[in-house]
Amino acid sequence: MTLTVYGQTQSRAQRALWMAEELGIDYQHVPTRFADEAKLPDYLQVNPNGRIPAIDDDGFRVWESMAINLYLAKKYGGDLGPRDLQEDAMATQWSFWVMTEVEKPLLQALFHTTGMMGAEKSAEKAAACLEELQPALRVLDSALAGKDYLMGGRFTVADLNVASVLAWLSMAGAEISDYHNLSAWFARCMNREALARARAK
Ligand SMILES: N[C@@H](CCC(=O)N[C@@H](CS)C(=O)NCC(=O)O)C(=O)O
Repeated sequence: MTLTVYGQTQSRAQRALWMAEELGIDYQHVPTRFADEAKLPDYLQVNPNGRIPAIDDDGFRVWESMAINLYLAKKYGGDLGPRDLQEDAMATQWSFWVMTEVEKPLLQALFHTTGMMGAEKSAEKAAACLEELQPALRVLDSALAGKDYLMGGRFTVADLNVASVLAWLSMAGAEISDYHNLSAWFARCMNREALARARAK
């Protein structure tokens, strides 16, 4: 076994675990806790940022969840990975997009909805964050018009990376049923058996 995925399941590490499960490869899961274990000297050798996830693939270390998944998809991915330079660009585009346009307001909405991570529990603040998210959700809904998946007519790393961030939608109290293309695609992604296996880790 050469691949190690670091990070407790209830965290962004779930993205990398989902990818590893989709790939069906042998890997070791080290459930490093972000609050304390990720700050210990041994783990800082793996990710000097003191954050999870990170991977070690036969001595090659990568951190940042989207970079990890793009690397794994290209190395082991078959149909999950990009087939050519244009698909590679699309997978990169959607991965950067979800991190820059979606992740922050969605996470803030989740924190204000639940009061997690010391945030003020406030329905008003959560609603404002969700409002901020709407233009991005519209973009995604339009991109999925007439399509089952974001690129190539098949489930790929682009879908996995975007859906793995949107996985917080229900905990954040977001309603997406008016976005018909998006909600159908999201259900397809959330029903993947590999995701269920990752969540059970
Ligand atoms: N952009 C990074 C963010 C990683 C991140 O912030 N992970 C959280 C857990 S979900 C963490 O390790 N937090 C520890 C801290 O902030 O000290 C990624 O996507 O991998």
